[in-house]
Amino acid sequence: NKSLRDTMAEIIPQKQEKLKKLRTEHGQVVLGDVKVENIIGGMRGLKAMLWEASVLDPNEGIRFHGHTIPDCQKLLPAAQGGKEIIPESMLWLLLTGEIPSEAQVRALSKEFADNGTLDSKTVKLIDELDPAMHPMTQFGIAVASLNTTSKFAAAYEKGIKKTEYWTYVLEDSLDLIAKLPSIAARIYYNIRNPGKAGSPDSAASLAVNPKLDLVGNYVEQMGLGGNDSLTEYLRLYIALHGDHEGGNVSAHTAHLVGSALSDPYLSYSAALFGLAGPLHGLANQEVLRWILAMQKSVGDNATREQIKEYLWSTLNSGQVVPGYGHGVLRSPDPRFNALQQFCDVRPELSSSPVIRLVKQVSEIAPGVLKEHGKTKNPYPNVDATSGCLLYHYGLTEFKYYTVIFGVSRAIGALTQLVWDRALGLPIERPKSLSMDAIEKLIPK
Ligand code: FCX
Repeated sequence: NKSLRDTMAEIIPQKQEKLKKLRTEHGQVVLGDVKVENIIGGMRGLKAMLWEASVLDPNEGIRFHGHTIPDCQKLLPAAQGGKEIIPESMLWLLLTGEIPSEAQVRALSKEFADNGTLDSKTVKLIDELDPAMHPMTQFGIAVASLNTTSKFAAAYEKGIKKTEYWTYVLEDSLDLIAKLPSIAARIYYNIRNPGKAGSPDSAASLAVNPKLDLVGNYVEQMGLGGNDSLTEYLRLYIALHGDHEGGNVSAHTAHLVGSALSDPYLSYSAALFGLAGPLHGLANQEVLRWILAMQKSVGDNATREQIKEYLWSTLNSGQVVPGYGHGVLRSPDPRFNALQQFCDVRPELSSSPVIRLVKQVSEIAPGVLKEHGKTKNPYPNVDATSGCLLYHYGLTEFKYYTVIFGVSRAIGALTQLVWDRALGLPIERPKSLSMDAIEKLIPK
């Protein structure tokens, strides 16, 4: 039952050796061409980034160190009394590539609870933000402000060896992951209780119970404790949203900003602002808005034809169908399947009108999107259902949904940040070209 830090210290030299070998023995191997369409197409398809913890197969979906989601559901320890994967287990797997023991996961939960309490300056900062400010903006501000506590930034200023960077980045990353639920819950309290920020009543949103796991605490801090189904859902949701290889906007942003040796708080804050975009993390909020509008229009017992018609009206008005399509995936998202299965075995969920409608749409939309003929992937992604479940559980503040995604994405983005420094990766600096410069390179 080695500690996380000892496990990392043991694995890092092996990985460093592997990278060295790749560079010296295969550094000149060509893995693909750069086409003009890659440059003007958001770098789609370019194999241009190192990302250790997960790889996205266009057809099979995400694999975490080679493990599929169903594998992880079998292998990774759950919370005490729970069945679903917890973020602590997923983080251990992402960081180390190893399946943790139950004792290792419990130790990590305890560490997070011990370090989860916010200092009074951070609480004051959050409480003084305009409650009308988007919760993701508040989240990014609070996370960035914690950089005053960065052990990495302090050590760098003093002067440390490059080989030591990762130890400080790991400490900051674990500290930030521990604090994210407290920050997120405080924001939730303030938007739910306008004018009560800082009141004695708000203290519950700050209390961290040393006996609970990360999500168990988060749910209590949001004032939603006592609902085991919601707690289990959030454990699964947060574990599954943690990592989706490196090229997505939030993960890539943390990696890019961190490559300038900005500390983990600044790097992850930047990632959160990317996550806040409607084509990325905000999609779950958009899906819910869209599904509720559909429900209003077609009612609770909609026919196939009515749903088809609604999908066409969305497409014909020039909008995307939110929750469908993906930059890399070319089949139904296994994260969507996992959340759908979570609903299928719980009658109180599978009978909920909104969740039923989500399922019906997932059976009909792929045909409509294929006929529409634009999107390369007509299948649902994880956002097609995630927000609708939150709504069912009574979280009716749509704007808050992406914050929960933000609590989760840290486990993947910060894992890679630790590896970036452990492997000594350099500052990222791709070559850009103007249209004139591209034209000059085109063979006549
Ligand atoms: N509905 C309608 N049209 C769609 C579509 C959808 N769901 N998805 C893609 N298209 C369109 C694109 O708009 C594009 O049209 P254009 O040529 O007129 O610009 C065309 O199909 C080709 O796009 P495609 O290559 O398939 O997709 P991209 O890689 O460019 O974009 C996203 C991928 C996810 C941004 C796109 O599918 C989309 O907008 N989906 C809806 C929003 C969403 O669900 N986002 C969440 C994604 C994800 F899970 C996450 O990152 O969180």
